[in-house]
Amino acid sequence: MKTQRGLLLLSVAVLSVTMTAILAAYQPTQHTHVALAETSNEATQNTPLSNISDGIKVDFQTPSTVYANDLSNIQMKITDEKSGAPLSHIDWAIVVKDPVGNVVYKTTTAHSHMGMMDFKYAFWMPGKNTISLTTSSIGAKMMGMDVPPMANTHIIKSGDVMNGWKTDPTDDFGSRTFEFPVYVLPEKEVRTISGSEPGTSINVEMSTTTPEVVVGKPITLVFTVTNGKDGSMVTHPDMQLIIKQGSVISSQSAPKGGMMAMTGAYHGHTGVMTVTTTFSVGGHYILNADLSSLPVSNLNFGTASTRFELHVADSAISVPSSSTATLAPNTVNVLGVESPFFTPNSININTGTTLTFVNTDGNVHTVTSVKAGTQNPDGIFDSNMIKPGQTFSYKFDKAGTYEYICTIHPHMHGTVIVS
Ligand SMILES: [Cu+2]
Repeated sequence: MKTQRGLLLLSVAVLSVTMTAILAAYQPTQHTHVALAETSNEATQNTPLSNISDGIKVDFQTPSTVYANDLSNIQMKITDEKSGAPLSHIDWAIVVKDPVGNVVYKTTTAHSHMGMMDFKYAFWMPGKNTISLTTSSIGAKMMGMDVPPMANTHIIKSGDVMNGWKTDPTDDFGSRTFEFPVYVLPEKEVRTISGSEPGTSINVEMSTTTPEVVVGKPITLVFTVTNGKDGSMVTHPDMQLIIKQGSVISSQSAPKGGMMAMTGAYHGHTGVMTVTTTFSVGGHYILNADLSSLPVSNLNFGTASTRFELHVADSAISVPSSSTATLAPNTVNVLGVESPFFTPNSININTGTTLTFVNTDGNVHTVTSVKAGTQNPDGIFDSNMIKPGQTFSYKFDKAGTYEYICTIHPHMHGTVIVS
């Protein structure tokens, strides 16, 4: 079910792309920028954030300005709230949700040794994305085995790599989930390139007029050319624009004009050129832009070439969340380290029913019965490791309430009530 990602839609069909070139002849450039700013009333800048949950603090930081499709570095730090000291040996499950709520990225568990965690991500849908972090401590036991004390979660008091670390006693806090917003701006890229005329350079900026670029919806690409030295608009540039995905060209304008010919290339009287196009297939596109100045241009830069990248989203992308997926009867889905861990987390069945646990997560888990209110296995049932996609079944012959955990992630707790 989760493979319904539109990214597999790599049909080799000829791309029918409608394209309208609009000469932005008498449009002052400011209009473009005002229009872009007005499309969103939301916050656009990111600031460092902190959340505290029951004595555990997580700091979170992204670049202040995040553009769609730029690879952005995301940094996290987990500390003991009281002392401010980092916590060693933490597992992190990282989930990125796009503004619509789809899960677009998920790790099983990334492990931090010293409390610092980072990863890079290219958000592709502008707007308020959300990063959910489930942090889990490493306790004294895993899979019924003793974890070496060194590898338990500790509060790091002081120390360095050469001289060893001084730590407080272990801090097996179980698990906490933190959520942080990341504001992502529409695609915007600026290239500064040298002209063929000595000593000249131009900035070429590509932006889109609507936040997301989606299959089947017309999108206007705006190219703005300014003088690389002083930022002033370059009048009357010509541009040949080729849009392609891999080696398949989906549109190509006429070659840029020379001294004599104006053969239909994009021409920006004021330095702005816009192209409205509709993409029929999602994925990454390359936009090759070959520019030249004309004799009437206010900057004779000669010729200059650059390229941009554009991600086109499949509108149909919808990743069903595990908690709302329909369940077969007498089935429990093992969701993972984020609450509610199992779905249903508490299930009522009749005596003699065989229950099947399906690991729908990307991580290995166990289903192990424990004494009520503890993490101590009672030996009634134990799946041992259930790999992703695998199942474990157990027949409940006796009425009663059964509690179970995952022995790898002991904070994962569920209940079976048999009557
Ligand atoms: Cu587990």
